[in-house]
Amino acid sequence: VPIREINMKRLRMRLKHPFATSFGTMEHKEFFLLEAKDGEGNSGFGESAAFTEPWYTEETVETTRHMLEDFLIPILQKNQVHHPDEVTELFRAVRRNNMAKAAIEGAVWDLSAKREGLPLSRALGGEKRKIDVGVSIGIQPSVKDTLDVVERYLREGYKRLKLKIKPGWDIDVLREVRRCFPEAPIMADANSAYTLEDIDHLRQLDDLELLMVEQPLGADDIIDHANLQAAIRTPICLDESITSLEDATKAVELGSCKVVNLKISRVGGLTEARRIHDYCQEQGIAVWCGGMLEAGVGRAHNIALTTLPQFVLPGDTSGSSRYWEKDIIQPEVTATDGEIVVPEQPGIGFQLDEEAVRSFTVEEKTFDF
Ligand code: OSB
Ligand code: MG
Repeated sequence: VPIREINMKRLRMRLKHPFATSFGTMEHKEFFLLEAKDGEGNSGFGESAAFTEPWYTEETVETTRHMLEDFLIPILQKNQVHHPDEVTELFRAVRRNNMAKAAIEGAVWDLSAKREGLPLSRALGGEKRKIDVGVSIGIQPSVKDTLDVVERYLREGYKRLKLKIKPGWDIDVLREVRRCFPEAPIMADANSAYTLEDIDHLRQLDDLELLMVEQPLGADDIIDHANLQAAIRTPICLDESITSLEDATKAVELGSCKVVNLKISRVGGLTEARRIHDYCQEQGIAVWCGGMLEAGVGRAHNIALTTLPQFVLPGDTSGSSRYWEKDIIQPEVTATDGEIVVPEQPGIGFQLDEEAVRSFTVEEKTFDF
């Protein structure tokens, strides 16, 4: 995959609705749009995931910029890459910083798929033509608001609803949602808001017929989660705790989770994501694709990854309009009856909307090779 130039734009987009989690509320998404060019007219695109503040993982937009400019792009300038899998190996020289790594690795994967004339989904080995999707619902101002939002997304056909919870906003609101929607496929995500001291409180989840509870305990824990899983019936899904294949094998061996939320950005790219997918497939562990409130390019990568066979549960990849007044790709992503049709064009399968990109760009740099 010859790379002649990397263009890096910083974009800032306002979310249609503020997104509230156990850690705080986000109103904007700021990220880097990376374009890797081969000098023969092909461009691969990647999108960085980290937020402006380090509440979800330790990375931020600024650490992403530092890693890309000062370490990761220079590594690519010095080394030839024949296959996108090699990017992961080259980046082992930099510890962690997975979201920065994933942004540029994604651009190389897209460029490579386009050079081969293959949709990114097929380049990864995925075969699905449609994927099932759900929606992640932030903490709402009231129970009434929550019920209204749940009703709306169920009506739109989303196949799984995830409700953010935190201490003081958990069992009661979930019980009310369950009472009003007895059959709805719902789950909860705590983003690490509890500790093992809350074990008796968390046991009440077992009465609510949740599909699973996501990351109830420490963001880097697998021991306490194993103890909690042994004590509750509700399946635990790990998100924050899984940053690599190694983490995944340890969590599965310890019994820390029964389900894995796989995010390309959190594990450092598509290559590592596919390795974790393959391991979970061997082990019979259900996988679904998580989200980072991505704009269109990140969303397109999520769609491609989800075409792999062990993505057996609907992911958090909702349609563009759930997040943005206007997305940066054409056409925008649409979810109809909880399904997204996988694009058949080469690479990510969407065109950049140049005008939208321009309107959201706050900074731009080019790196020559
Ligand atoms: O924990 O999965 C999470 C959004 C931001 C940070 C962390 C998480 C989320 C979501 C939303 O749940 C996923 C999405 O809709 O992109
Ligand atoms: Mg989560």
